[in-house]
Amino acid sequence: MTRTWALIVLSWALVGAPDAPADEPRVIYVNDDATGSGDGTSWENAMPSLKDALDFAAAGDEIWVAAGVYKPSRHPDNRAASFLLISGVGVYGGFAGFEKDRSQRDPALNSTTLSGDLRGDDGPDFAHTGDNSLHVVKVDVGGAAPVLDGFTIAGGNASGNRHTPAASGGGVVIRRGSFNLVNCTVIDCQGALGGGLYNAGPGYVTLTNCTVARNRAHSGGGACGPFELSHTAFEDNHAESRGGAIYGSCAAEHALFAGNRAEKKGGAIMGPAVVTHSAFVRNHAGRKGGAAFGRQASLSATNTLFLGNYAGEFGGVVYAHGRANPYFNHCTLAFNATEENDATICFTRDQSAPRFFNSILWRNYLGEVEDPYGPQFWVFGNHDEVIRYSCVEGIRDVGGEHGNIADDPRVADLFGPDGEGGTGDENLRLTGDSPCIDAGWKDRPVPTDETDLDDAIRCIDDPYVEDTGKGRPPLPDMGAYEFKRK
Ligand SMILES: [Ca+2]
Ligand SMILES: [Ca+2]
Ligand SMILES: [Ca+2]
Ligand SMILES: [Ca+2]
Repeated sequence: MTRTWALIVLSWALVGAPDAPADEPRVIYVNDDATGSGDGTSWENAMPSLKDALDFAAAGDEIWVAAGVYKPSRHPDNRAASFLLISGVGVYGGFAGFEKDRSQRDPALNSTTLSGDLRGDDGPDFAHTGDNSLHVVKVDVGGAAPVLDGFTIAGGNASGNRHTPAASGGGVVIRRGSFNLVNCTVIDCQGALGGGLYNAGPGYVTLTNCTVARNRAHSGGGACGPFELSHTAFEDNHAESRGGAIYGSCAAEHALFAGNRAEKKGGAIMGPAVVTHSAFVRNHAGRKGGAAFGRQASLSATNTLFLGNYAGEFGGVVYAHGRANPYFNHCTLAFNATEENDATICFTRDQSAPRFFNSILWRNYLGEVEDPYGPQFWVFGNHDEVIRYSCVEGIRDVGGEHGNIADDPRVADLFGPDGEGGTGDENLRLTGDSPCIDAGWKDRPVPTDETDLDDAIRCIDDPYVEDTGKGRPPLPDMGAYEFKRK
């Protein structure tokens, strides 16, 4: 914001609208069904167009939007139009159209959609999307990050020339600046890079309590660029090439990556990722890295579950090269696979090797195998995998100073109700007679997290189980979940 603008906004606030205290933001009301004056000062006189409200808003305002479907342009041929967000303005959906307080809204009940389907003719499998908006939402501002909260963003199609920005971010494109997306679903969008979202970077873009689903792209089916994720799910996104869910770097906590697919590399993530308290379930890479593919920097996972991920060639969970060491601490990995049982968990080369601490690796192969350890890793070069205080099927380094075991971890329900491994209905929490209880290495290699994957207290001593781990009691258990006796 320029100084002049700051002064204008400040003096406006001092003069004040009679019904708006100076310390509360001005609210601009939007409702496509409203029939009043349309000046946006109340629900009765709400603006029918979100676009008009965005043109009218200034930093510090809030825009409240009632349930409905809103499009970036009234003209069905105007594919280039987008909802252009404003610096320092929060746009909130999910209102029924009577609320006095923002906390009264319910986005789940009052579905508020920003749709790029300008003609309203989209069908299943992206039918009739060739004429949709290039980008439904656009961020191109400096200063305070805009906030978009409580919307479904759908039907964007960034089908512009592959070598231009018009080919990235069908749902949301962040060309410049920071941005916070909250309580939103980005669905059925497409582009060459980042079908759902594209962040040109280096701005700080966060997704909180969001779902990114059923988007598709050449690379980065769900999203492309650097992102920070919290309580966010990427599901059933698809990339023709790399990064089914994300192409680019990400930091994630409480994230779910499920059912994403890349035809070549990185079923869920192509790029460096630091992930805690999360799950990768049934992601699929046609060639390498069922969950993640990394070069120079790879996946670092703590308190995370890897279940049923698959790569056609190598690295059912991760493929890494170029001095990239995939890192797992307090993770549970089960039923990850490759077509030929080649590196069903990790494939690394070029001075890279995986590190496992306090983790459980079980049933990571297809069919019957003679030596269950063998299929899990391929490590090329003068490097070896490092495994400490972990339960690994078939490992021979047991009973010694490294604290590893090869005993059945005795989880609650290894195959789940459907009797088949890796389908997603399994319960990999420990049972009372699991050898993984109190068998972890406390505060190594880094201070132990305070909570497990269930967000329950991590270090609990089980008085019925001898402490076989290392460190000062109470000791953590191996795997993503801490056992708590009822
Ligand atoms: Ca259409
Ligand atoms: Ca199952
Ligand atoms: Ca314990
Ligand atoms: Ca104990």
